[in-house]
Amino acid sequence: MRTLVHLLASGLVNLFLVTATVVGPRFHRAPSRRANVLGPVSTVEVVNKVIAPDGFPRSTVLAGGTFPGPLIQAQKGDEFLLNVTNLLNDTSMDITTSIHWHGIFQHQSNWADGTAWITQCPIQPNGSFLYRFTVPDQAGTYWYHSHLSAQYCDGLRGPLVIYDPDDPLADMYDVDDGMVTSSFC
Ligand SMILES: [Cu+2]
Repeated sequence: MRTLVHLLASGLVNLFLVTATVVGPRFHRAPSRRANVLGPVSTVEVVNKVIAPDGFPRSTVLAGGTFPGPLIQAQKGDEFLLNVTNLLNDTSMDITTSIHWHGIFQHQSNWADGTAWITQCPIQPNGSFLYRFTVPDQAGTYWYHSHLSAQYCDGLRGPLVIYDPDDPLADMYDVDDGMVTSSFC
């Protein structure tokens, strides 16, 4: 079976490998039944959680309480309305946050780029920020991550996939395997 593998983020030391399979465009991308998939109009809760990605429990900062964060899936041309809610309370780490949508052009929506202290103030605890942008001319595999200090190293990252309904390469693959490699600081 032919597969198209998307390689997402990599750290200096790649210790963890997490894979997720979603149905590719050949099957017209019926809404995924996987639990950890969000659409372009969603709420993303940023929370602290103790997990043990390398076998040693530690507090982390997670989108949606999972590592990696949920797959955010959309179609080319969609409008994104992503409401990021900050529920962080572990004061041993940063408790403010922001999320950057890596690779998205943000044409005429620069304010939604998610870069703390550059395009927005950090989202305060118990606060939220509504990121609103469109992707009229982009498709492919991207990722999202915290853009506050080095917070993404504490776990806040996940895949973002934009499908093209008229993908010219659709006949070249049967399955879209998303892959996230990551490291913790
Ligand atoms: Cu980035």
